[in-house]
Amino acid sequence: MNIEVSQDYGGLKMIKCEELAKVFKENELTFFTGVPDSTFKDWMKYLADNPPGFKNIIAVNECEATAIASGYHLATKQIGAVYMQNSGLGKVVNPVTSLCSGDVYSIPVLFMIGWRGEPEKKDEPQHKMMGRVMIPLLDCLEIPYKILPDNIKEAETTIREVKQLAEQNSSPAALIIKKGTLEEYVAKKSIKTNYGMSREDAIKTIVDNLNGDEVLVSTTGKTSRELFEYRVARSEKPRDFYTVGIMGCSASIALGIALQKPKKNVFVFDGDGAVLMQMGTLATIGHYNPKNFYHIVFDNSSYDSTGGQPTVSPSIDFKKIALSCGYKDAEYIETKKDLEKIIKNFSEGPKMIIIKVNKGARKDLGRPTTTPIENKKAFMEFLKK
Ligand SMILES: Cc1ncc(C[n+]2csc(CCOP(=O)(O)OP(=O)(O)O)c2C)c(N)n1
Repeated sequence: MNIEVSQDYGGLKMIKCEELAKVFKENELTFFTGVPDSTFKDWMKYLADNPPGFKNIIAVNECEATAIASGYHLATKQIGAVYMQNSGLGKVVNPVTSLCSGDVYSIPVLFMIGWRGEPEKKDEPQHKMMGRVMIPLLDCLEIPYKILPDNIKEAETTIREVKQLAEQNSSPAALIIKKGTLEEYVAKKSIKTNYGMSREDAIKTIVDNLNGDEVLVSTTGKTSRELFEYRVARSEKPRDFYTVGIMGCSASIALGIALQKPKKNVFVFDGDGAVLMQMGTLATIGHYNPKNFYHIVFDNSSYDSTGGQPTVSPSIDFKKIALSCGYKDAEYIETKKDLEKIIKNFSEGPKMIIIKVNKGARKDLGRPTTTPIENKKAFMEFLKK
């Protein structure tokens, strides 16, 4: 029983986060969890300021977030909200069908989904297919949905109706958020760090100090964009595997390569958010123990690529986790000098280097100018050498 919103409000007005908060509160939607998306980054900034009456649990992936919201419902009978980019829909298929479905425990959840790759709108290749199939996928998953209008008056009705749908069906219902729906929110608090390098500085330092024959796989978001631009700046043909989607899985891609190409040193350029999203992969890497595997984690304690929202990285120790998963070595570093030293004297892998970096990127950072298929071809050619 899907309900579509036929109106298109054409981006004439936008919703203020304070107004949205008021409507959520009136509907007793005060528990939020999920993984951020740039579509609603201002709502994320608002929640990060700890507004009274709201609880926000920073999740590592959308499957986990749906389960957390389900636990919240079991404990309180209230409905929890799970925010996600539509790429996260892939991760919620399992909890939707095997936990929240009326065929199983029948648990209501309100999904807040950022619509990336909306047909006819410009977006990156990794968003195109999900942007196209999101509505059919929601239909297929029997999740009723509505698009959040970009003015508070109509949004008020929509939010109330979506909550009622979740309540009546006692299963998930979705609120879809298009780009440009929310007005900019200026954060009251922001955490600044003072490490020796930014992620881009660290990427440049590593590339400058490698031999040049290593295989590089970089994670989605700004890491891949910065690495691509640096190859171009060095007048090199981009030949790394720039993962543009599938957040958290670059290390698994690299593992698949490292096991097949034992004579090549394989480096993964990862983010703290991405490692956290699929942390189980560290156990697989440790178990299969590739000696040619080097895992670089740029730890800025944030989901920098979607607006700098905090991750739970400050409360965990990647070094201990990697070592207990079977990595031969792991270390934290903060300075360029230490990074240069370590890159020049690599011991046998699997090894993890966690580089504490400041969050943020250049304002003029571009995107790969070649297509993912062109990148794949160049990468496979490079691997053959
Ligand atoms: C399954 C999934 N959920 C959410 C996203 C949206 N997303 C893209 S990049 C990113 C942040 C990545 O954070 P991190 O790995 O820490 O790298 P940083 O951007 O901080 O360098 C997020 C949340 C996604 N691509 N896939």
